[in-house]
Formats: sequence, C-alpha cells, structure tokens
Amino acid sequence: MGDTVCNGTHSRKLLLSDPEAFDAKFEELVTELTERNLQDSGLADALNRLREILNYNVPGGKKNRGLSVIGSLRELLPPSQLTQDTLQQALMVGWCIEMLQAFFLMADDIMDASVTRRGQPCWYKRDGIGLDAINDSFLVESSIYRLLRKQCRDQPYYVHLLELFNETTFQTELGQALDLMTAPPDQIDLNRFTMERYKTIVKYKTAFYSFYLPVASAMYMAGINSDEEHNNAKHILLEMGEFFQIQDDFLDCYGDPAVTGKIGTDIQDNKCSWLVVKALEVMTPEQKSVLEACYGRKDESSVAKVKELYNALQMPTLYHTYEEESYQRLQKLIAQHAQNLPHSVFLNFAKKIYKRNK
Ligand code: DMA
Ligand code: MG
Ligand code: MG
Ligand code: MG
Repeated sequence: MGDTVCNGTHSRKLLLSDPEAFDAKFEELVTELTERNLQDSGLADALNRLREILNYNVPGGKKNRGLSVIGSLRELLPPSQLTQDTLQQALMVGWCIEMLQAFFLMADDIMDASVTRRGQPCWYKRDGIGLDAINDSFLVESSIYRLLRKQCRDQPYYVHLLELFNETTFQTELGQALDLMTAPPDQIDLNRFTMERYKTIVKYKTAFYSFYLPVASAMYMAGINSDEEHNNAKHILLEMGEFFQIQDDFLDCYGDPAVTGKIGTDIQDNKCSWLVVKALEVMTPEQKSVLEACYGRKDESSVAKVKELYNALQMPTLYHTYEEESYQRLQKLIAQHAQNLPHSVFLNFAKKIYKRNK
C-alpha cells in the first residue's frame, strides 16, 4: 500500500492514489501561480492568461515524467521518512518537470510546424495566439522557479534542484539546436543523417529531461547527492531515453494520431529521425535516389513515397527487433549499474515505456 497520499487535515482522511493526488496538486499550483501574492491589480489580465496557458499546455500528457518523481522517492526513502511535506514537495517537483516539458513542447511545435499535440491543436495554432506562444512558453518556464522557491527554499536539496533544472534545460536546448541544424528546410543532404549524430541529438534533446531529471530530482530529495550514484543512474536513464526517442520517431510515422494525439511531421521537416538513419543503412542506391527526391518535402505525394520506401524496407520489423534488443540491454545495464540504487526505480520506468503506442 505504498501509493497513497493522505490528504486533508480533517479527522476523516481522504486516501488518494498518487495519480489522483498528482492531479489535485495541479489545481493548487495553478492557484498559487495566478492568485497568490497578486500585489499589482493591473496584472489581472496577464495572470488570467497564465492560468489559461497552464491549463491548456501542462496537464494533458501521459505524466510519466512527473509521476516518476514521487514513484522514485517511494523506492528511495523508507516509509517512515516520507512525511506529508515531502510527499507534497515530490508532487510539486513532478509538476515542475511537466511544466518544463510543456515549455519545450510549446516551442518545439512552432519550430516543427506541428498541428496537434495531445489530441488538441498546438497552442500556437489557436486563434489569436500565433507567435505570442513564444512568450507564453517563457511564462511556463519561469513558473517552475517560482514554485520551487516558494515551496522548497528551505530544503537542503533546493540548490541541487535549481542547478539540475538549469543544467537540464541547457542540455535540452543544445539538443534542440542540433536537431534543427541537422534538418535545414530545403537543403536535403542525406549524408548528414548518421547514427552517431542521431544519438547525440536524442541524448540531449530528450534523454536528460525525460529520464535523468525526474529520477535525479528524487535522488536529491532523498539526500543522495554523490556523483558516483548520479552517474550510475544517468548511465541507465540515458539509455532508456535514447530508446524512448526512437519509439517517438517510429510513432511519428507508424503511430495512430488518434492514440498519440499528434500528427507526424518528421518526413516533411527533413528530420534526422531513427527511421531515416536506419533506412539509409539498408537501402539500395536506387532507393536512395528516391529518398533524396522525396525527403524533407511538404507535398503529400512525396511524403507518401517516403512511407512506401519505409514499408518496402520493412522498417516496422527492424524497429521491433531493435525494441527487443534494447529491452534486453537495459535489463543488463540495470543489473550492472544500479548498484546501491533500488532496481525498481528503473524497472518501474522501463515498464511504462516499452511496447507503448502513445
Ligand atoms: C522532442 O522532439 C524534444 C523536445 C525537447 C520537445 P520531437 O520534436 O520529436 O517531439 P514531438 O514528436 O513530441 O514533437
Ligand atoms: Mg516536434
Ligand atoms: Mg522537435
Ligand atoms: Mg517526434
């Protein structure tokens, strides 16, 4: 029964599961950010907009990242040390990670010219929003640091979390820079798409913030600060992150938008996707000239030809083989590198991502 949060100061305590407590926490944080300390009544319009931005962009995802803070903390601390305050802080830090993700995604959707996200129009696509979404994304980012300060300032791990969030943001932005530079519109050069480049892009743009950040946050909250422990965790989590982005690339082409909530754009955007890198490894020179003519183009028929080529090369089979190998490799890594850390921290996360379809 490790996954309930006692909530409420009344004698009759309400027992919530972690996901329920997590959702309830979000409302509290939005109120905190938009209603408290409102010294300047002239800001009412801006704070109303912030509420709308947060409600539209932050809570609609799978929430694996956010929930894994409290999940990991439960594995790292004995129940006697999991006080109500600590649990509430873990929920808040989880939402900070979801907010960091929302900040990246709002900007990513503009840069990738995406249309939908989490089953609704991308924020920048909404009437009257457009490129104002850039500043809206900044507001979401700043909100993270207001919450951390407000709720964790007196904690021994406060500075660790600040440094971790800052460093992770920098790493993700470097990854996004590489992702975009490797995909210049209207300059098709298939030689750019190497597995080496691919791995660097995904490590930086996805793995640090999606996998290392939530577990590292829980580790700092549990007082686990040593470089050695963090490097061990990082080793496993970056491997998981690479796999996760390969899945994302596979689903960009082969996922069902009704399930993933987003319509793929990687082929049109000339992206260094796992599919194109892997396909290049196995295609004939004739197939390569078809790809050269059709990749990175917006028209439907070019996109359809690239998809036909992927099908002819049996990319789904190659992907599923890769998925199986990756899972086996990860189990070994956990056995080798988890050392003092409970394996369940990593296994719980792995369970959520392998064989996913969204
Ligand atoms: C996502 O890369 C990386 C960040 C930092 C948002 P992506 O563009 O493949 O993501 P998505 O497929 O969700 O747009
Ligand atoms: Mg994108
Ligand atoms: Mg992108
Ligand atoms: Mg993608």
